Amino acid sequence: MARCLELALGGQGNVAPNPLVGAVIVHNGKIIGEGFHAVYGQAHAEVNAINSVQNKELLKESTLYVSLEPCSHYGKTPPCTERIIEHEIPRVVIATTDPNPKVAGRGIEVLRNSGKEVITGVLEDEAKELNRRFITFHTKKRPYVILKWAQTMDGFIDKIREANEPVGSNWITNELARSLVHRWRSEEQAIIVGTNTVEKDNPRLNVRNWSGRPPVRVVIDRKLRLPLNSNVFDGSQPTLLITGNNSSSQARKHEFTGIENLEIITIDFAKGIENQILKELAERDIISVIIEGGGMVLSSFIKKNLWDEARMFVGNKFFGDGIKAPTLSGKLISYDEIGDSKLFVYRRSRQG
Ligand code: AOF
Ligand code: ZN
Repeated sequence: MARCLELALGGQGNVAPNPLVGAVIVHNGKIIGEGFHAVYGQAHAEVNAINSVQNKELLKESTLYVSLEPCSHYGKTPPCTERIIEHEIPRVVIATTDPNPKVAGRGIEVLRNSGKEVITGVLEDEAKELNRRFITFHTKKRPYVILKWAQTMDGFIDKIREANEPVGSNWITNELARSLVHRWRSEEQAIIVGTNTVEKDNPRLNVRNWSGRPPVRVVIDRKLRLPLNSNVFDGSQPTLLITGNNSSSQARKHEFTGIENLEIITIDFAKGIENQILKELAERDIISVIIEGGGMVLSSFIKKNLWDEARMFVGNKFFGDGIKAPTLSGKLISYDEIGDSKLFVYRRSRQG
């Protein structure tokens, strides 16, 4: 099963909104086949593992290990349970059930009803950790939320500066930490930033220092006051522009309609934007999002308790004054040193 979890990681960045799944087939104590879900819409882990077995006759005396309950529904691919039954694999060992309402225990039931020996709960915690995005999405009907920011040793995320004043000596983290952030962006389906961040930093929100799929950009701009020539409106990546129903936004909306890959979403800012934004993302099958600031956006999601994980860099700098870093109460799960930048990762401790 540990090998299944390792294989599953091969799909990272390519399978969302599907889960990461790995499968291993063992005959007489020897691995005879392996597979993982590699590309969204294509073959599932079990199917790839079965296909990798040379002598299909051996399947009748083998055990299939898989990190997620085999599916029992017709989605983009036929049910894995059918393939397992067709090849007469007698024993299936599963790490964790599939929270997708289309499956949700039915895969296990189908296998048991067809006379298979089914064992569940092997390395379950590890499997749930691996698919925390997928599980959060299906159980809470919202994307898994990762907060990310960098602060100085004295707790500031920025100096006070004018719009578009060069970042210059204000960079808090080092080059390596910045590459890591691009990797993180490639691992999530969307990235949220507020108006101030776009105005001041003019970020591109892409993955240029890494490889892989760039996230959907989600830009919050209640009054539509951001300039059209902002990098986030360059049309190079799918972009959702979240705005309010007000006169200034109405007056400028038409300016944005020609931009490629851009969709304008109007929400009610009087009602609290966090749930509305997450709902819009969930409706678009986005199972995870990274929030890169600024401070106001981060704090508003923290206040609503709408976050799952926080990644905080502390750079080797003192600003003395500036914009205060957000604060949260969470459980520290890891600490790393990336050159002279320190990385603290927290998880939200309370459930709900
Ligand atoms: C499995 N093995 O490797 C994966 C599963 O549209 P489809 O056919 O690709 O089905 C997607 C759903 O199937 C997904 O939401 C999840 O419930 C399950 N994913 N199941 O047996 C796999 N990736
Ligand atoms: Zn399947």
